[in-house]
Amino acid sequence: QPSHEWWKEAIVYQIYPASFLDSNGDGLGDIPGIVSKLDYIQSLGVSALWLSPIFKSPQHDMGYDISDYRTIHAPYGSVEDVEEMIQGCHQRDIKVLLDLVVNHTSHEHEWFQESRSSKASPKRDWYIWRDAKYDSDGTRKPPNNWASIFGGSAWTWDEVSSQYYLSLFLPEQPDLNWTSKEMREATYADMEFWLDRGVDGFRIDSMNLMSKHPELPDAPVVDPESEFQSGSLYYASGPKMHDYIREMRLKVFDKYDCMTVGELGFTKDENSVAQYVARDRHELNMVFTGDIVDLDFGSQHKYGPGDFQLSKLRDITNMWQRAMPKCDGWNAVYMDNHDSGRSLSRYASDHPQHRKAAAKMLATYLSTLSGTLFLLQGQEIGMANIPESWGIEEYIDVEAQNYYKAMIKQRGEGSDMSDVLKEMRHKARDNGRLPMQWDSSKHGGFTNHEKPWMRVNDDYIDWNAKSQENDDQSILSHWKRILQLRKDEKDVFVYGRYEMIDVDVSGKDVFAYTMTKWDGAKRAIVLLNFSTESQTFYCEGKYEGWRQLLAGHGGMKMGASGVKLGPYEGVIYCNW
Ligand code: ISL
Repeated sequence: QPSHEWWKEAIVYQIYPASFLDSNGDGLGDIPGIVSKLDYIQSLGVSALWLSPIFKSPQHDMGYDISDYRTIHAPYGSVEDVEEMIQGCHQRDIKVLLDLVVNHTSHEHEWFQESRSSKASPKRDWYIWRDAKYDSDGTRKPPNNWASIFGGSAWTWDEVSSQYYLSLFLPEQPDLNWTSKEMREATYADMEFWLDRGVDGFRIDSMNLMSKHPELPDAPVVDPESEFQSGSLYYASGPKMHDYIREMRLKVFDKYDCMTVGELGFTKDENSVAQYVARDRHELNMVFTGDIVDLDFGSQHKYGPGDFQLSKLRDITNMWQRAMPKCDGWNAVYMDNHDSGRSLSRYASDHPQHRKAAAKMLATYLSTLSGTLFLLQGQEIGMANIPESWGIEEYIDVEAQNYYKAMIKQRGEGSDMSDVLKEMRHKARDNGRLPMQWDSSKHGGFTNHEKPWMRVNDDYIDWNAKSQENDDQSILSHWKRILQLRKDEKDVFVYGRYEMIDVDVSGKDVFAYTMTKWDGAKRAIVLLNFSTESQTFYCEGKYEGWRQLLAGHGGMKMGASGVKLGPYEGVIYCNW
């Protein structure tokens, strides 16, 4: 029986501050906007918030480039506003998680300014500096062939001190050197600053990129077309990674009753992940493995052609649901975040005919799995991806823009880019960042400003929180019901044992599994139709007479021969 912990039962609602609610009419969401919606958040039934970065930042990567960990990005508010928000949350029994970005800082951070000031700076080794290499003809080249995750080289030349620094993301995001003890201590002090102000934990950004191979070797050439290659082999889950996490725990986290969720890029295999989350390792509470949001990536690149396949979702779900009990570990359950397209549009359907059913079905999937549940703002009302009619100019994110520019360069100005845009409509990070649709007033009630920082999806008139609040059949009402059910039956869902029902039984378009309480006393079967057609689930008498715990479209009984599921219908039956 897994031990019961508050952070295992938490239902976490991710807020993307820029896009949540603008309270002062400048076109950008802010902290007071969040405070004004705490009753809404509470009514949804979530028990924790995770805020994407709110700290001082020049915003080259939407705040994932922090220039001061103890100051709030002024347009979002002040430290006092955050304290008020924390208090308001705690009064409602809602915990608060902040986004801790300590793999890198902004180039405007005082630490980096000092580091770059001279090779003799006492903070020189807080970042990763290397001499240039030179070709035989004298051309200056970066120290190795690593590609930046956002395109181009992972090294940035610094005129001030005549060396390159490592920047795995943007040049404006220099990587910290975690081998420096002083640097580590400084980040721990910043973490404590927030924990002392009542924060209940952190989502730790790019967690597993902090330990680089000491020699920074050239990466194997996987893409001969490209000048730069992914160096993830040498920087993901590197040699000292687990030492750093353990130190962080001993020096900071263990002093507080706090929750930690690490973002793992590139590390997706069961054994490596277990090293982060197995209980006896005493490292992180849980992690986000990227595989669930990468399902439809192209084979070479995120924006390469790729389609959703239910078989992949099944495999990934099976793997993590089984892996965690094996290592006595814990995992996050999620499908949406600010780095990806909405699962509704990518993995199911946002077509008006299916949207409601599909959003509810995905909610049923997420809410019945073992792990800590995370949802992204707007998921509770079935928000969708960027509409087909929008052009590239509506995509703000640097990743999408860089990729688009690189493709134009490759194909030539004026080339047909419709295939690229098609993939972006599914996978660009902008999709998960569209402003929240509160009501049917202008800009979906997100802002009074004439131009929001990011365009609101055209469909806000029909799809918004207000219109769903008093509708018992809405997506929002479904989320409220299913989250309540998850809490009421936590022994079955949060802590339960997962067993897949073979696809030979369920049929290829239906995802079916059972969840069982540790002592076997209670069992539920979850049936999810991922297709636009009706499907029949033949249960061969096994689940006959089981009670419908949560209705899909209708009130179908589980008969001797099974049950018929409508398009995108999700249902739960139980034996109690
Ligand atoms: O977004 C991605 C792919 O499109 C990921 O590779 C992402 O860059 C990676 O998961 C790390 O993400 C985190 O750190 C980035 C930031 O841009 C992301 O928003 C954040 O979630 C750099 O801080």
